[in-house]
Amino acid sequence: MLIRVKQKSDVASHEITPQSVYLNRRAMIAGTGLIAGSALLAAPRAHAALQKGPGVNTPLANVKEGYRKLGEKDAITPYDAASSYNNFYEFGTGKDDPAANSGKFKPLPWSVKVDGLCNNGGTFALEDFIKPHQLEERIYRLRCVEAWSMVIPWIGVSLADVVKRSDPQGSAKYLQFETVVRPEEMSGQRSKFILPWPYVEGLRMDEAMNPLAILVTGMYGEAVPNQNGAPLRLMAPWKYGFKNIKSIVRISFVEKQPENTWKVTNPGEYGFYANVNPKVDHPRWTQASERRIGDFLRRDTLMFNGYEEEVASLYAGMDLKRNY
Ligand SMILES: Nc1nc2c(c(=O)[nH]1)N[C@H]1C(S)=C(S)[C@@H](COP(=O)(O)O)O[C@H]1N2
Ligand SMILES: [Mo]
Repeated sequence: MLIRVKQKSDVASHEITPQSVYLNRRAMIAGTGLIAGSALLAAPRAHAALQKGPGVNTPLANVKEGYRKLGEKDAITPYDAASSYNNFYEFGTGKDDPAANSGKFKPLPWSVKVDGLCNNGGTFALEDFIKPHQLEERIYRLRCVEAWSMVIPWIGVSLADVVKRSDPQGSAKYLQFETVVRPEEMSGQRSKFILPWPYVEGLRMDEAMNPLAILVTGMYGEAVPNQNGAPLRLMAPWKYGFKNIKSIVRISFVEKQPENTWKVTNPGEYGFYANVNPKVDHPRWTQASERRIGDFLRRDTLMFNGYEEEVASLYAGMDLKRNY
């Protein structure tokens, strides 16, 4: 394995990365220096489970600055909040359960199986799976269907590039993703009453090909921590958080719309598309506004989580009222 594990003597990556230089500059330009600056100072705590480095064999210097268009009122959420307030039911249903219970989870070594209706599938060691692609740092809003949100600097690769490399067949209409099943390491999976395992998610092929969709290996300049979906998770920022499946072990090219876990579990409340939409309320609460973690006042939720320009054309002619 060629994973870069940071030594004690290393300079903290947030002190030397071009990203931090950029973020400082951005913070000053945006006039949000205090908030965004504090995100930088909130260096990750020493955490036994935290793999240092972007998770795969790529020095941070090889991480390209990717998409980072944010609104005036968006500041990066402090690392401590993003890594301690989580949804990852494999480790329990409480917001602090994933951080508390994922310390024994072993994200490495890892392999990813690509199968189904494609000509270039196989089982790949994670570093081989990622290596052909350009790692990018992208700063995205994350909007949970429970009406809270964060802003997180992810590191990952374009999902479209992974799809192209897999050489899908014409009959492949959707991508289906599966989370690892390891009840010995994932206490929530020892209960059948939480969710059916494995957690499953999916995207329509054109959604998967949208340039915003990425497969994430890192965040805040380091490997993605266990509680955030180590070592590989999806990020499609225009959709509710539950679409962004964690700890992916399998990606399948399929003809039929995948039966995603939350839709199967509660079809009256969750669907397949799950696009962020302030005009379609959850049956039990409003989706018109949200609580940005760290803020006191709620803010308006944006159509497609603020990515309307980038993704609205995917849904032309579709009834957006029925896609929560
Ligand atoms: N395998 C798996 N993936 C998952 C979940 C889960 O419970 N299991 N929760 C989802 C939900 S509801 C949200 S909001 C996001 C949260 O991601 P974060 O903890 O990195 O903020 O992960 C999503 N991915
Ligand atoms: Mo969520």
